[in-house]
Amino acid sequence: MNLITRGFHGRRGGDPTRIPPGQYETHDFPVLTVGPTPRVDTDTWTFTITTETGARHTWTWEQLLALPQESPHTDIHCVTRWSKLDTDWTGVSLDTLLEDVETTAEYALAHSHGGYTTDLPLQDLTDGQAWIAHTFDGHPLDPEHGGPARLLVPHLYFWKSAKWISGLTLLDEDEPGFWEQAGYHDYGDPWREQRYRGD
Ligand SMILES: Nc1nc2c(c(=O)[nH]1)N[C@H]1C(S)=C(S)[C@@H](COP(=O)(O)O)O[C@H]1N2
Ligand SMILES: [Mo]
Repeated sequence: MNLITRGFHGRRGGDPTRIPPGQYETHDFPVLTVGPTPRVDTDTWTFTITTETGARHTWTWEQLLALPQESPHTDIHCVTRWSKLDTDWTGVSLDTLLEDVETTAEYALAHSHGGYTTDLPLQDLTDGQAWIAHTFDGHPLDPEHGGPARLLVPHLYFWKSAKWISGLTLLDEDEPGFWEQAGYHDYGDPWREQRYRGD
């Protein structure tokens, strides 16, 4: 194998089947947060799904941990152009959390402690595509990375993966979140380079 040659050239673009256009591979785990890191206590932690009719479904920390757990192994892509391959998480699938939620809503707005929001089509949170993750690499998720729990939606740019998640509001009409209001793309597919509105 030509490991030395590859190392010498630095593999600038990375593996094109794993690294979306315009991204580079990083082995660090950069922290990207607007504002201070909120301290969220698992004793008082809740996660609430509010439907378009106002029905509320709430889980405590204990209830979340009592649900079936999944361990997605996945790549993540930040709009600031870093991608991190082969990340390991543990959490609860949104499929599990939405099981008993009656809704015909098409959109979801994720809310975080601290006020951050981000919007997604509800169908991007189902079918094994999204989790409420509380563990990274076998350890409780660091507060800087959204601990105790964050949304994980790895097929979209990572700004959609709301840290310190407190709930989801299900909506008939799309409602732009924090970065979407600031001009980022509504959907944010890294493979189509949907960074900014109009991309
Ligand atoms: N609550 C909250 N969630 C957030 C953010 C934020 O500022 N606040 N930043 C987003 C952005 S732009 C990215 S790239 C990822 C960064 O996650 P990390 O800091 O764990 O790398 O979190 C996303 N989720
Ligand atoms: Mo980001």
